[in-house]
Amino acid sequence: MADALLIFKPDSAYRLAARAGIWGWLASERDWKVESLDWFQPPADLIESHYDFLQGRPFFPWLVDFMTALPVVVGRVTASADALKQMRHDLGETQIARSRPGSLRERYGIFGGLNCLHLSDAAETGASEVKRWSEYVQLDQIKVDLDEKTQKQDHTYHLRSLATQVAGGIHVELASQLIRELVAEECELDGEKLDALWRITLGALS
Ligand code: DAT
Ligand code: MG
Repeated sequence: MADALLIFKPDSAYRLAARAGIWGWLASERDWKVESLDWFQPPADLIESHYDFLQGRPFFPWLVDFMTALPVVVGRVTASADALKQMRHDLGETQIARSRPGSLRERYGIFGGLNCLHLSDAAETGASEVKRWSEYVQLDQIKVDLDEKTQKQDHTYHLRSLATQVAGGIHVELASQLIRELVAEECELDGEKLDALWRITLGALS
């Protein structure tokens, strides 16, 4: 059995329809078991080491902001190596424009690296990620009860269309404003937390 680290990134931790859809898949525990789940706001040093292989890439500062701006849902899953491979297949490719139709990322990811869920990509990376993260957060208990249903709307595909306009420099102000409104409608956030979610969402588009 392999250990794998799981993170509902801010774009799925707070967009409630995305979270419910992804949790529905995860909670099915088809070939895996969810061993722990908790809210945790990662510090920058943890994210910098977790993603050290991406240091120097142009999107790295955004990635660190994305992963540290808000508490996220972190967990541990156990699965056979083959089941973990299947889970990564279900998840879909890293960049949303390339994610396999029908995959979780194609279904709920907005744009670029706004791709909803982290899941260790193999048994070896799972073991080292779980070791690293367990120095910061307990990974042995389910402490969060997520819903598989929500009344909140899912604006993923509209958001993706608007994000494509912003990234292409087309109607940037109008599209950015509509993104803010739609994201707010999908969430139950306000104040500084909503500002942070807007910042990391729009930050992925520049
Ligand atoms: P994955 O999350 O599919 O395992 P990864 O480990 O290669 O992908 O990269 C980690 C995260 O970094 C990814 O989820 C989002 C971000 N990222 C990677 N490549 C990117 C790119 N070309 N543009 C934007 N974000 C990217
Ligand atoms: Mg990875």
